[in-house]
Amino acid sequence: MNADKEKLSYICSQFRIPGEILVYRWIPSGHINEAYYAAVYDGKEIYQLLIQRINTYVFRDPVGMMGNIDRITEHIRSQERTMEKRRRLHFRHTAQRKNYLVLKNGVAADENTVDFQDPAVEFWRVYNFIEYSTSYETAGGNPDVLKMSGKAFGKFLRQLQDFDASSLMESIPHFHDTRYRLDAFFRAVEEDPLGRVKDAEREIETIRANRAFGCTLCEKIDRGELPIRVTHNDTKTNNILFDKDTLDPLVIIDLDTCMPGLACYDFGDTVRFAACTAEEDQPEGMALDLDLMRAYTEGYMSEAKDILTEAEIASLPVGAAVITLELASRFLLDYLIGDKYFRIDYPEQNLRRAQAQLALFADMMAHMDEMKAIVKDC
Ligand code: ADP
Ligand code: GN1
Ligand code: MG
Repeated sequence: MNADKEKLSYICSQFRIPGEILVYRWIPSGHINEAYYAAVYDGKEIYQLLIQRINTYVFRDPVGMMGNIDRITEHIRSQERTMEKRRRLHFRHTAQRKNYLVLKNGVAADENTVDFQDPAVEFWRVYNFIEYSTSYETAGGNPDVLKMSGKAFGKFLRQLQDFDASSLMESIPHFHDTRYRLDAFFRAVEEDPLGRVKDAEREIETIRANRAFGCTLCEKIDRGELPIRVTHNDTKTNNILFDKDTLDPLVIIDLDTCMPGLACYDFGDTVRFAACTAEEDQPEGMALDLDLMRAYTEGYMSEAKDILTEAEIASLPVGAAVITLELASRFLLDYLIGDKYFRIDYPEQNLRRAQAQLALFADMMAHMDEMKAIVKDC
């Protein structure tokens, strides 16, 4: 945890939130940003807040990204019948009417005068903490979590179907451009800046052997066979807040990577993360769980089937395998270059993450026909 009470209090004051922080804690979830819970008391009311520092090594244009999020949350709000506070993200604004705060050496600064790659510069946002909610780091084998996640992401796709994808900026260029990702990966293998290639020769060969398969969805985009939509691009079950008791999906969070993309990558990324038998960094015992995948597909199709084209429906299981291979290459690239992108808790975590994803990828390929049959059934 990097921010202390004094710093969080200063951030709250810049967002015009009066009062004193009663309690706060770091939220140890997510590989990229840094999130804190804080309860602020102004003498009358307690405000529960989510205070978050954006990783500007990953998000090079955080101002543009916050512009995307503003328009997306507004669009979703316009589609919801309920205005219940727990079902929406409400970003706080500074006196300059910005939904973010830039700090340089701990003091508010103008975004136009700073370099976001400067270590003295920080980018913060504050929004409502969704009370009595929970999110899932793994599905823990619970098909209901998968079913509700499918509903949530299917609905998300539906609610954004009439949003012009080309009007969004790409918050991370080439984010799910698998061909580009694989090219970058093999460049890092060639360069081998830290001499770590020797630790990962088997994994590198597996990725090489599947490189052509990894590019199949890009080729379909080139041929105009799959529509580009507004997609979330990071559909892990820890990016949905569910009601603690009923499992009702309240709100989808982590909208930082919402941009033009393929439906099958969103579908596939939840399968990768949650319809499996081990943790994301645990290659031992890692396999696809077809029952969980079925539960997810049922939920997803109940919301999205009517808007997906036939080609998109056929691409869903392939999307699961491709996104898993793509992420294996991203984790392994990060290991090769010295763990600059994904936060790690122990030295070889990115290597283990890549090994786990490759084990899952192999099992998905071995069960591709069953995955296709499930999608067809739903
Ligand atoms: P990251 O990009 O680091 O994954 P997230 O935006 O997903 O950041 O937030 C990290 C975690 O913080 C989430 O998985 C969730 O558990 C919790 N969280 C985020 N936003 C809220 C919120 N508004 N209310 C409650 N918990 C939240
Ligand atoms: C990162 O931020 P978080 O933990 O939700 C990553 C995703 C990966 C995921 C793997 C911006 O997501 O692309 O699939 O880790 N986000 C970014 O767990 O790169
Ligand atoms: Mg997240």
